[in-house]
This record gives sequence, structure tokens and C-alpha cells, in this order.
Amino acid sequence: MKKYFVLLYCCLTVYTLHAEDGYRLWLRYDKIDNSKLLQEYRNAISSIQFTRTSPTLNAAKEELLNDLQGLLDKKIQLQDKIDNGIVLIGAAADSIIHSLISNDTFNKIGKEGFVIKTVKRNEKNIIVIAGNTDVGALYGCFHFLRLLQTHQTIQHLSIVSAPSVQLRMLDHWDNLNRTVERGYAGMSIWNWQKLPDYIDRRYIDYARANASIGINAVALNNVNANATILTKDYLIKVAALANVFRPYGIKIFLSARFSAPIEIGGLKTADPLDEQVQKWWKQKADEIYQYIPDFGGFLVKANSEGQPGPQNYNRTHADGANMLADALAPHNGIVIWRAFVYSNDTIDDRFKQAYNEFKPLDGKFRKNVLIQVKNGPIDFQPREPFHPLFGAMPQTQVMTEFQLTQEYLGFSTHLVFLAPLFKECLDADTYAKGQGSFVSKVIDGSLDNHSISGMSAVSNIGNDINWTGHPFAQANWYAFGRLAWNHDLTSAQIADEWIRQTFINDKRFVDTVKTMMLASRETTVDYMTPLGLHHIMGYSHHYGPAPWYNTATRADWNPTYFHKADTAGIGFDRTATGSNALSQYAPEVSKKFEDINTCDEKYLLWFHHVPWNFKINSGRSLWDELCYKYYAGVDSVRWMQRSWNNLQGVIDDERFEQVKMLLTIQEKEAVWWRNACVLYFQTFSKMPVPKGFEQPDKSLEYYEGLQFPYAPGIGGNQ
Ligand code: GCW
Repeated sequence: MKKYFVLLYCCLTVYTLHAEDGYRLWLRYDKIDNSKLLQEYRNAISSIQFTRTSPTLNAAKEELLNDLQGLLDKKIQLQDKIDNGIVLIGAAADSIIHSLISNDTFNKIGKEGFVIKTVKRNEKNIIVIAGNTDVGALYGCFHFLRLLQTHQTIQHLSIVSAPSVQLRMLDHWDNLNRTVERGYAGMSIWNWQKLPDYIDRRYIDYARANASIGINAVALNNVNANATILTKDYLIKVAALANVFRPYGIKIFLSARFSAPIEIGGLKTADPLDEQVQKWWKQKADEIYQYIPDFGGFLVKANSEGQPGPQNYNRTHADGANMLADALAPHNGIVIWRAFVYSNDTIDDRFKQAYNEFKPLDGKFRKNVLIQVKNGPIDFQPREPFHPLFGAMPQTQVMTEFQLTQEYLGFSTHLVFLAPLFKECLDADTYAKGQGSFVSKVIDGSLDNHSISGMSAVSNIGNDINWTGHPFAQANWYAFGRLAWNHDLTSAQIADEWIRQTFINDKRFVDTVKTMMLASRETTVDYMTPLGLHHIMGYSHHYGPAPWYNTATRADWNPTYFHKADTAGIGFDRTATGSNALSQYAPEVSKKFEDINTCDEKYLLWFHHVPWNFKINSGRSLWDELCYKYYAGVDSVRWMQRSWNNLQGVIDDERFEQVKMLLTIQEKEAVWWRNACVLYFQTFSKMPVPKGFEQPDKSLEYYEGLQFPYAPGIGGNQ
């Protein structure tokens, strides 16, 4: 008997351990734990009906059957006649749907939008979920499930929703050997060796997760690309993934290595104006579309950080992009050309280089080219001003590139909710066409009437059981998808939804965790790079602080290049007396930053070399304020720890403990950042750490001596 109990106990433990390992992301669909709501939902939903079958509607059917059964804890039937409590799913062209939803409504939702509406038919209450396309209907189903998971009422539904941008894309920096450049969540989820025959369940769950938040495109491989992905053997593997993703509305893109015609095509050149090269790419595109008829197109990093590109042949970025665009155009494919370029030879401020390179090319790109611009001018720092290319290329479709993987924000051990960072960029006013010319309007195409639009983000996904390493890093994947769908959502709304779906709807838990999440980005800025500091992390691996580092082969890979601390002060003068990077913005924008006395302090050291004793708004000297911020950052992490610890027992122990351990690491590393930076900058300011603050317990030499030969995520293009 005892044996059985032990066995049962073990099974249960294994079961619960597995159940709360984070694998299910926000797609949990456990039984609604509020009895009143459960009753409401059970009354409203008795069975589901699909107008037709199609691969996408079948995916929706499987999703609804499983998930509703989980949420309502009752068997959900498939029906073929209209009855009370039916959820009816289909597309505009289906006659029954057409009879229930007006044309007007369908006109509002475009190709991928959806409507969810409570209607009456023959005295029966039914809920219609429909799109103009099946994928729209699938998105509607996921939204409907979200309503239930977040405990919304589903009486009198009338939801009409359409995406803000067309291309909502994840860029994986995954190498073919399964290492992930800047990946901190294990190896690549793409198991190239087992593809095309072995379809890992993860591929399907990945597609479900993306579809649930509207992500409709993925670039599978690193932008530091290996041409092998374009060979037949690999295209067959890619096609197998495309088959899994297709029902979920996801298109595949590949990062194309510009020199592929040489490396895998046997040509002597990759010159975009060479006819043989053009022919090679056309044939390659034709071949790809044979395997993947809905292939999205190419993502290209060219003439950047050692990657080959058109400039190797004295051609422009437009020449390079257009050649690929011409090869893809017959198949409706597109080219996403990255603007992350800074030259090896130019000594000009790195901030300015992408703009200098691309602005003169405005209007020179084909219609099926999108220029992908990082949110800020340097490189995914904890805080950057918006990239001056937004609004500067009205005749070119420009899209954003965000970074979910936390290369500069604590890898996968720091809890940093990135929605506020994304919003800061999207809500920034470029003044390109006067007040109100927000980055969001540039990239959704509305400011300049573009026909394609997009938002992308570098993925933070790996084969860790919980996908992203840190349970809270899942929130960044989620937030990106939700914002690409609707850039008007607030960070708080997104956090709220995510917490409810990923953990529980308990008010105290939701409120506490939301407050933590919303403060977390500013907290990280404070303990890493307050007041506009940037790029002061460890060399190459980017782990931890190294503001002292000054021996990189290029000046602009050195932290000292960016902070410019000396005995007079600290910060990069980018006004007219300095690099004049500010002149790349519209005058209304540069006006906000150019005066040291009125510049928003969050960006102060981005634009000014500020004397140590300069009085800033708080009344403190710059030095004191810098210390104050670094210390406040650490204090906030400690506050997060306390808040989290108070939640013990409210959620499962497994994720509770994981987050607790990770917060301990975050606290240690926040102290490391603070101490290392304060001690180092103090060698210039020669001022004391203000009274009352705990004094660093280690020396600057200690911090300078730390080495991390095996820090994760270092790149390559294997
Ligand atoms: O953020 C930097 C990274 C590189 C990356 C590069 C880029 C893929 O340190 O690892 O390379 O940007 O965006 O191309």
C-alpha cells in the first residue's frame, strides 16, 4: 500500500513539475477558477461550429476544442446546426457568416483582422468569430480565448480588430549549428539535422504561440548568414517548417548572405550589377518558391560588421536590395534590408552613419523593399533616442527592428519588461510632417501612404524548456506581438493580459507583478546606464559593465568612445559643437535635446558632455545624480525581490522559485553594475559617493579584472 502512495506521490510531483515548467507560455487554458464566471462562460458556450474545413480552420478547431474544454472543464461538441450557445467560426465569403455580419464590418478589418460578435438568429444566441480570411478567423479564436483566460465578460460581444502593421515578424539569429547569436535560452529550436522528416512538437507550439499574438512572419536564420541555408538540402528542411507554419498564417523568410553566388553558386563575383549574379538570384528565388510557394523573402545584413554587400563592388545599398527585390518580385516576395551599418573606414560618430548612408537613397528602392531600422541609432541599448532615419525617408517603407533577446539588458537573468521601451520608440514624435508624426505612423505606413508596413524583433527563443530562459522574458515575446498587432495598446494593458494568462487572475498577484514589470525597464536603465549613458558593457560578449574598456580594434567598439568621461565631465557632445548628430532630426526634435539646460535628463549624456558639478533638475550635481540613479536602480531590484517574496504560495512553487533565484542574480549583477560604474567614473569626477549610500565593497581593479571567456551568445555565422 505504502509503495502505491509513494508511486502516486512521485507521479503527481512529476506531473506538477512538468505542468509548471513554463513550456505552455501564455497558452495555458486551465479551468476558470472563478465560479461565477465559469457559469457565465458555460452558459454562453455549448458547442462550436465551423463553416468549412481548411488547414487553418482545422488548426482553429483543434485549438478551440482543447482550450475551451480546459477552460470550461466540460466536453465541447462540434455542431453542424445553429443552436443556442454556438460559437460559429468562418470567413466573410461563407454565406451564413455573410448573413450575420455586415459588409461594413468586414471592410474595416482588412485581410487579417477579425470580428467577434454576439448575434441572435431565430431567437438563438450565438457568438460569431470571423475574418475576411481563415487566418483572420484563427486570430479571432485566439482573441476569444484570451477574453476567457483574462476573465472578461463575453456577454454582448462586439469586437472589431485589425493589425496596425502588415508584417509582424520575429528574426531569429540562429546559426545552422544550433548556436544562437545573442541567444540566452539554450540552443536553436530548429533541429536541422532531424528535419525535414522529424517534426518536433515545438514547431507547432511555436506557431500557435505566434498566431495567438498575430505574428505572421519569421526569419529562421542569423543575419550574419551562412549561405548553406540557400542550398537545396536546407531548402527542403525549410519547406517542412513552412508546412507546419502555413495553417497558422506564418510566412518564412531567410537571411541571405550577399556573397552566396560565390560561395554556393560557383561565381567569381557577387556584384549586384553583374548579369550572371542577377540571373543566379532569380534562379535561386524560382527554386525557393518551388519548395515554398508562399515564401516571404530575404532579410539582409550587408556591409555591416564584416558581412559582404554591394559596397564590396562599389555599388550602393539600393543596388544590392533592388537586385534581390527583382528576383523575388515575380513571386510577390519582399526584401528586408537592414540599415544597421557603420563603416570600418569612417571615423564619424557611429550614431550618424546609418542615416548618412541611407537618407540619400530615399526613393531609390523598389516597392518590395523594406528598410529595417533598429529602434535607436546605436544598438539596442537600455535607452536610446529614436533612430533619426524614422521620418527621414518618406519615399521608402521603413520598419522597426526591436530586440527581444536581452543582449544589453541582462541576458536571460534580469527581469526587464520591454513594452515601455518599445512604446517609447513608437510614441516618439519625428515631426517629419509636423507635430504628431509619430514613429508608429512612419512604420504603419500611414504617414507617407505606403503599401507595405512592418515591425520586427530579434527573437529571445531557444530550446530551454520555458522557451526564453527567464519566465518573464516570455512577456517580451508576447508584448512585441501584441504591439505589432495594435500599437495603441499600453504597456500596462499588455502586462495585465500576459500576467493573467501566464499565471493567475488573482488581483493582488496581478497588481503586484504588473507594478514590478512596469518599473523594471527604468530600474535597469538606472543600474546600468542612467542619464543617457550607453554602450558601456563588457567587450564582445556584452556581459556586465566595462566602462573602462578601450582596447578594441575599432574606436566605436570601446565604451570610452561612448561615455567620454574625463576630468571635466561625462557624455557625448552630439550638438553643433560636437558631432552634430542632432542635425539629423527634425528641428523640433533637436530643439528638445540641444540645450544642456532643457534636455530631457533621460537623454542628457547621449547629447552632451556634462560637467561633473552641473546642477540638474533635482538640484543635485551631475555626479551626485549619477550615483543617486545607480543606487536607486539597485534599491528597485531589492524592492522587486521583496514584492515577489510576498507572493509565495499564490502561484506554483516551481515558477515562484525560479523567479526568486533569478531576482537574486539580478540583484547581484545590479550591484556589480553600480559599483563598477561608480568606482570607475569616480576616477574622473574625484568626488565621493554621497553620504548614506552603502560604499562599494570591492575595488575598481577587482571589477576590471573579471573575465568571462564562456559568456553565452557570442556570434559567428556557422
Ligand atoms: O547587436 C549587435 C550584436 C551582433 C549583431 C548585430 C546586428 C547579428 O552584438 O551580434 O549581429 O548587432 O544587429 O547585426
